[in-house]
Amino acid sequence: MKARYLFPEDYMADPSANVFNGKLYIYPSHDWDSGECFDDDGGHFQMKDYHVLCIDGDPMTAEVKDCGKILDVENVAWAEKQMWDNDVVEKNGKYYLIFSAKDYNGVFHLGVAVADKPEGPFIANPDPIRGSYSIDPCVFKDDDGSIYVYFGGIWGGQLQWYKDNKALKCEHLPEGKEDPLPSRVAKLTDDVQQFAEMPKAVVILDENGKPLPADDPHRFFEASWMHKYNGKYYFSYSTGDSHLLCYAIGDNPYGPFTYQGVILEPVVGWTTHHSIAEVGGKWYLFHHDCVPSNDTTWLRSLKVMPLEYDENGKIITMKSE
Ligand code: FUB
Repeated sequence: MKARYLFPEDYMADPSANVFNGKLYIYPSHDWDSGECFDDDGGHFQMKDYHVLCIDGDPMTAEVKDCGKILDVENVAWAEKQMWDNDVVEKNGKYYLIFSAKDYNGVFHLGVAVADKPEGPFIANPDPIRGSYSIDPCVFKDDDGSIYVYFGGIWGGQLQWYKDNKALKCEHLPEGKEDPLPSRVAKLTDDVQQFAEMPKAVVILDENGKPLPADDPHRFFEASWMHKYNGKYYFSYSTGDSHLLCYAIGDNPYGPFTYQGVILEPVVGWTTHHSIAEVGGKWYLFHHDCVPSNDTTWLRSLKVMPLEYDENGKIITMKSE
């Protein structure tokens, strides 16, 4: 089936789709043409605010409303620039936006902002999450109410500067048959303000129980997402420079996860980034591409298409058309 462009009025990317109170809320990052040149560290992605898109109905057909700006970098004391991917989780009637941005030393951290409604406005904490680093948070609430954040991204996302949750003196990007840099997962505190534990590696194993090596085109790069289907934990992610969305399945939120396959073939544009959500009993893949901007990689457009599983719970590989 053809994908739908969700919001042709503006360039947005990295959609995090969440259903709150029976309605769909999409929290994207917000692209604009800052005039910065393209570089391998994503310097061209100079995003400075977030909006939320609201949909009441089937995301393939229902009206998509821009419910307004929910946070601006101007209102985040610790952040200077590059408001990259974010996600929102609800707890006890409050909404927590977890987002990535660069501080005044050019270092990415994760921040928290809180609202009384999914539409915001969100008020940012004065400091980032203690001990946080890198980009692309996905917040996942498990059935027992525990909330986990998955995060990390290599190259411009700075994950290669960290080992065992400490900053390195020199970056290290694994090569060849070395273990790749993994996404990280940490449970959040009951008040959804801090890590409740040191982040752990999200290990992706092949069918023989060995970690996918650094030179495997299906290894993790950025854009972590977690969803649950039939009691199993589906960890999905972007492979960055090989331009795929892939997934792996585990028995618990920490993994390890066993690699399963490709969700989405490469889209037009360098980045590929997604979320997966069940809306009204059907599953959807939210993602972006650069077709409307004529392949200007920093001007991305949001899309949605139905996602299907086979009888064994495998996601059927898609092409975004
Ligand atoms: O939108 C900026 C960055 O591009 C995101 O953080 C990455 O996942 C990639 O989509």
